[in-house]
Amino acid sequence: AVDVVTVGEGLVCLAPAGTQPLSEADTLEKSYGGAELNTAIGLSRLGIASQWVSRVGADSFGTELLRILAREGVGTDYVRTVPGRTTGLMVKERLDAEQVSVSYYRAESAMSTMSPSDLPTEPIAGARVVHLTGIGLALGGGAEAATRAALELCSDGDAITTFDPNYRQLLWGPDDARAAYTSVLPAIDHLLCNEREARLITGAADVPEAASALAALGPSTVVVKRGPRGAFALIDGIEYDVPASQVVAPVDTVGAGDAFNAGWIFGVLKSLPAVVALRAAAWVAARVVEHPGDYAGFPTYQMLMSGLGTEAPAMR
Ligand code: KDG
Repeated sequence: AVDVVTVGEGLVCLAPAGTQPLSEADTLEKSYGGAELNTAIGLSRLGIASQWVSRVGADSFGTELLRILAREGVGTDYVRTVPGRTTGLMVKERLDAEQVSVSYYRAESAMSTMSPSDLPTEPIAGARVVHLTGIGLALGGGAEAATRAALELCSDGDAITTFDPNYRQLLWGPDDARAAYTSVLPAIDHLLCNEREARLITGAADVPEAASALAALGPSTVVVKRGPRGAFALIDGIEYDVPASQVVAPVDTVGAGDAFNAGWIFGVLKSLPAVVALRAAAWVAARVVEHPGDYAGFPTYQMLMSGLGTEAPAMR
């Protein structure tokens, strides 16, 4: 059975090695990303059966992506290869761990042709968790239709819906984003956002205040990811605050949010107490920050267990 289904675009990622500026790089390193795909890989490394639903291009990137996912143990039964289309691309420039800028080349990508008919009804309605992000909404067209249709399918099943707004200013403006987030929040069980998104949606700068305003819009669980300041959560009216896991040497914060989401969903599926699930999420996120790629740093289940150590007696 599938534990987690996620829907989203996979992207080829090209970036200069290290912190070289793009304009000075003669060669670019290739990796893969995409918020929902990253989370699916993170979950699979932690031993959770996940399916990634998407469309990829009929190009060597699409083929390689499918091979990587197979190697990572992520299900791709509902990924279509679209003739005549290419896999979406992003180009990354990393001047240091905090200063990462991205350009997208994805407007006509295979994912833009996605349709709600791509969605596997049974696996989605029968999944334990369905994870979606605001990137699907921001892309508009087929990706947005599929994201909304996935939520619709969940309304008939028992799946917990988790949603990360993943605000990307290159894709849309704050007003459109706020309207779209607000429209889906009633259908979301767990909202996993960052401080900026919490403020964008509610107008409140104070994190606990923003979290209660968000909970009032629908989700029973609101988690606000605060990077080096850890995470704040409001779960069924109870507040939690956990510190960040220490990052030994930060390399690239892109993908940290997706990693946090994977750790949180893992905790939910293992019925961990909220504080332990939040710690697991923060720990997974910190490991991804220590690596250049979006998902290269994802720990295995064993690594997470020993990393959390005595912090998490309930997990053994
Ligand atoms: O969260 C990481 C993602 O931002 C990255 O992998 C690319 O999905 C992506 C996007 O659309 O920005």
